[in-house]
Amino acid sequence: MATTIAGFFVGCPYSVFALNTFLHHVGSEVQQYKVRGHPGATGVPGIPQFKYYLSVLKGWVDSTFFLRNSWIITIFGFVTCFLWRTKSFIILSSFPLSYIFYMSLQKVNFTRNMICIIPFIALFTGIGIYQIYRFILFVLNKSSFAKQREVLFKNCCFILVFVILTLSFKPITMIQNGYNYLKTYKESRTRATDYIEKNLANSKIAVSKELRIHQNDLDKIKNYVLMGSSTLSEIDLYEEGFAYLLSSDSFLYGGDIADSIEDLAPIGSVLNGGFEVISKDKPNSWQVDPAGDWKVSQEQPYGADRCMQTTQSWSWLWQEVSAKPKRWYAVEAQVRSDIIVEGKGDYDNTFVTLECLDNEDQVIWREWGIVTAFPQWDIRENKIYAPQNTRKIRIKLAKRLGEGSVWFDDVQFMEVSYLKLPKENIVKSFGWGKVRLDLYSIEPKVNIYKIDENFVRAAFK
Ligand SMILES: [Ca+2]
Repeated sequence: MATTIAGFFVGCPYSVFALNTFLHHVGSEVQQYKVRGHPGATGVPGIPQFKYYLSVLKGWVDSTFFLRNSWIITIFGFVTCFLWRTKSFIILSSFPLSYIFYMSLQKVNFTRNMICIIPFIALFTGIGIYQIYRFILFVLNKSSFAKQREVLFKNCCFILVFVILTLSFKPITMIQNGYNYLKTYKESRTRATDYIEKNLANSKIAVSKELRIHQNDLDKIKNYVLMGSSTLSEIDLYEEGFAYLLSSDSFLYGGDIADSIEDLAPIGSVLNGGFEVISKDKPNSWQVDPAGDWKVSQEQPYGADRCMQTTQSWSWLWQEVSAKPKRWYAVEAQVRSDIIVEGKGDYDNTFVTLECLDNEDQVIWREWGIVTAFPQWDIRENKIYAPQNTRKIRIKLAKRLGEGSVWFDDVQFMEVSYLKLPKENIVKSFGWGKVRLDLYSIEPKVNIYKIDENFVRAAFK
């Protein structure tokens, strides 16, 4: 017991040095595991959870050997250890048994929580195999022929068990398979550009910048134009002779943001975006993180008399606006900073974040909108595609990193138009994932659209 306690303090000295943080983290873990649960990894505490963990462990043993039902050897080892060396068994099994028991009482059931049980499974499996080996020796020793050549038989028996184990050990093949997989693996963007290279080599192709296709893949396309949130429209694409468009399902390209401001009624408009209306040193309509140090500044505002200033990283200034699902929205803000951008850590110093909220005010989608603010006022923007259950969008501004201040002014929020890409014009699709605007998406869905009269017509539907 004393060793356990000593071991704990040696392993986690910060449980003493930073007791506050430690307790805070322990509390939030307990809350997550016991009370809240975790989406996608929540089960029923008690017997169902216990059964679940057993099936996971069984699966792990079975995937280690080619022999079917290898888990029987583990159980065999477990039982024989109990009968053969009860004292060692109690010491050996006390941790895994009490751990599995405790974890079964929780709501959350990440399989990764059972990783610490693997060494014990290996031990009991080893004991099982050893007992089988002993049994074979015992049987052989019964015959007088074997008794005369005991050493020889013992060695043969050992080699036999060793060979069977080696041949039946799966990970070796898995490593080989994994290596082959990585060597030949092609993700959606690579497959899409391969397809174009092979089948549409001589066509003029418009490529969406937001797909972030690697240059090596782009180089396979002879005649392409990268387009971001430019002013290209369906008609432009058609008139400029593009034969195909490489894009994803729901996407933003065209639609000048400035154009769409007038189209917008109250939905999606931000209140007091210039921070001119204040009461008690706080801008009306905005929420300010009380722990931060946001202040209304009159030092060189972008527009009129005031702007907002912060020096503290990750402290938010936010406002919620109503929004409709399945539409694109954008935020624009004037941003400046006295953070001197020199090294790597000085870039990406500012957040212009958007979050989509559902009925219960839960964040269902987020675009971090990490941007760099420079000493001169400059416009920075972020966009978001509001998913199905969106009811509101939260605009969140903050400094992200660096030494110094960030100022914000003239915040605008609006719905933006986007190309209505017609499904029937999809020539081929690759991958399945969503496209994130601020991160490198994994396996995004890449569609090749044929640009023809129908493509243009679909825009006006
Ligand atoms: Ca202002």
